[in-house]
Parts: sequence; structure tokens; C-alpha cells
Amino acid sequence: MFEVYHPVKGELFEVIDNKGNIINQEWFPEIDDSTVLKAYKDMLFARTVDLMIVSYQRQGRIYTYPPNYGQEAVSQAVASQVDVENDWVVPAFRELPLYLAKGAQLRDVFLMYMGDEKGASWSESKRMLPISVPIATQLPHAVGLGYALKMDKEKHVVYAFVGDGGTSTGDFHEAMNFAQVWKVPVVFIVQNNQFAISVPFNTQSGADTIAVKAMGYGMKGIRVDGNDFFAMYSAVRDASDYAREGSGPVLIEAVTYRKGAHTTSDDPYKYRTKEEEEEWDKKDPLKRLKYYLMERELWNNKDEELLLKTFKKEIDQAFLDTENSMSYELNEVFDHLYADQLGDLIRQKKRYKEFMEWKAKRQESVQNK
Ligand SMILES: Cc1ncc(C[n+]2csc(CCOP(=O)(O)OP(=O)(O)O)c2C)c(N)n1
Ligand SMILES: [Mg+2]
Repeated sequence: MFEVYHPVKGELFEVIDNKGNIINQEWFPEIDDSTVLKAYKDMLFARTVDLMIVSYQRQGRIYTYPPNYGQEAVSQAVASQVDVENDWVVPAFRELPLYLAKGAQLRDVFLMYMGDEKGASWSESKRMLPISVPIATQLPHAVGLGYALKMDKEKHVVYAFVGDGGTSTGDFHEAMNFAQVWKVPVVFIVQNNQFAISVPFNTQSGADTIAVKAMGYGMKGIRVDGNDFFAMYSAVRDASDYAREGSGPVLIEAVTYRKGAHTTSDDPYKYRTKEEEEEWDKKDPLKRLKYYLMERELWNNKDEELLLKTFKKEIDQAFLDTENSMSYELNEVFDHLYADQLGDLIRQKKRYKEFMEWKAKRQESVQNK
């Protein structure tokens, strides 16, 4: 695969078209219908969680949140084949389907974005680092984990994620460099969602693609349609086999699109057009997979309607349970920052106290509804 779709050719590896038709039979993965159906349902669940978190944020019940909307197939391709117990996952912050596959609880995700650090420890999952807001700092850690797996002769893989903007950092360069020098079993997956907040890729890099950067490190690389679940699944499988057998790391550039805002604090209409969004909407990863499943009579709109109802109930209940059981003292947030509380901090603490009081009242009214 890595020779056929060599990055120097600048080709995009695709397997299905926008209507779910197979356009590349040769590279269609070996995958059974039940795995495909489960992948679709898991992506639908992640998307529902994602959209509901944005709505909770708009209600003032959660802080800033970076949506996954539109990018679900990238990490689902890993989620559908990861060894949950033994492979490592090193997230950026838009891999919700994979966190859930690795055993993360909805409560962890909610807590994280409610500002409670306990969420970051992924209460019930093994071998997954916390999400990384400091862009690309997770990549040298991933290489270290890969080095440890290699030393211990463990035939497992590290899946390390970063965004397109993250590839313009020093951490990316250092990680890629040493990953190849040490031939560690790391699969780097760049979610190229076209923007680093409002900055398009071509204004932050002179490279034609991200996949081509692999060549400078002597590494295998491939440019994949990240909204094509089957193409991503194939690329991840081949990259994982390559890494697992000890041949070294692989860089996968997953070309995708963030359908939502950068975070709930962003307004994408300041830097992109409705026309652009409509073009990408045709490539929506869930729509494409749904066409594929419906064509084979494995799924229909009625199934979807029923499932969405159950999902929404489950998510809302988990959110209420999290809200009701959250307990941290106001001081915990401020006490460990500085030895002496400075003026700014005192002001912030006062504002935060007022906010928490408002929130408690808000919560009461939600419960009484
Ligand atoms: C080291 C660092 N510098 C700057 C920021 C501010 N920041 C937050 S997200 C972001 C853009 C990231 O873009 P990209 O890597 O493409 O990921 P995306 O948000 O598109 O998933 C920046 C610059 C940060 N979080 N960390
Ligand atoms: Mg980006």
C-alpha cells in the first residue's frame, strides 16, 4: 500500500465515493458486515454525544468544548481494530469514538469539559493518555511509549493523533525524527481538518501535503480520505501490521473537515463560507457509510430513528448523573496555583463563586422540570 500510494505521487487513497459505492475494490478491507454496522452505530453515538455537549455548553452547563463533528471516521477506523487492553492511544482532542472504544466513560468526557481534572484520568480505560490541549506536545510522549514497547518486546502499537496545525511545531519534528531513527511502533495520524483555528494549511506550511513530510524522515506515509471509513480502516490496518512487526512508524494524513466550530468559543463564518461547508457536507463520513449500509439492506431510517432516541436518553441521563455527583470545593481550583493569592486571582475566585451559585440554581430548575 505504501508504495502504491507513495506520498510523492500526491494521490488521495479512497475506497468509496460520496454515495457509498465501492470505487477501489482492490483495496477494500477484509471486514465483516457486523463490524461495519457496529462502526456506523458507534460513530452515530459519538456524533450524538458531541452535538449534545455543544447544546449543554450553550445552556451554560459545560465550559469550552472542541467538537468532533465531521471527523468521526478518522478515529473510528482505529476504534474498530484497536487492541483495547494492549495498544496505546495518545490523543489530541478530537477522537471521541476512540476514547469510548478504549473504555472511556461518558462521565469522564463530561467532567473533563466541566473543568474537573478527574475526567482526564479515564477512570476505566487502560493505556490511553489524557487529551492534549497543548498542541503536539503529546507526540514525543508517544515516541517514548513506542520505545518502551520495543524495549519490552511487546508487539503492540501506539496510535498518536495530532492536527494539521500541530505538524508546524517543533514537537512534531522531534517526534517524527526519533520515531524513525529508533523504528518505534507508532502510527501517527494527522487529522487534517483544513484549519488550525482560522488558519488554513497553506498559510502555515509550504509543503504540498502532510503525508509528503514523512519522506524527509525516511518514514512510510500515506494520504487518505479521512471521511471514507473503509479507506481509513485499510490504511490503519496496514500501518498497524507494519509497526507491529517491528518495521517502524507510519504517518497517515487523514484528509477531513471540521463541520463544527473550532471550539464553542469560535465562529467559523468569520473565515469560511457556507459554500465550502456545503461541498464538504457531501463527503460527510456518516452519510457515506449509511448509503453503503442501506444499499445492502443492513440499515434503514426507522432503525436510526429508534437508536437515536435511546442514545439521547442514555446521554442525557449520564449527563444529569455527572452534574448531580460533581463535588469539588471552590478553593481546590485556586489553591495550588500560587503561594500567595494575587489580586487577579482573588477577582477570578469571586467571579467563579458567583458563576457556581448561578449554575447551582440553574441545575435546580432543570431538575424541577
Ligand atoms: C502549544 C500550543 N500553542 C497554541 C495553542 C492554541 N491553539 C489551540 S488549538 C490550536 C490550533 C490547532 O490546530 P490543529 O493542530 O489543526 O488542530 P484542530 O484544532 O484543527 O483539530 C491552537 C493554535 C495551544 N493549545 N497549544
Ligand atoms: Mg486542524
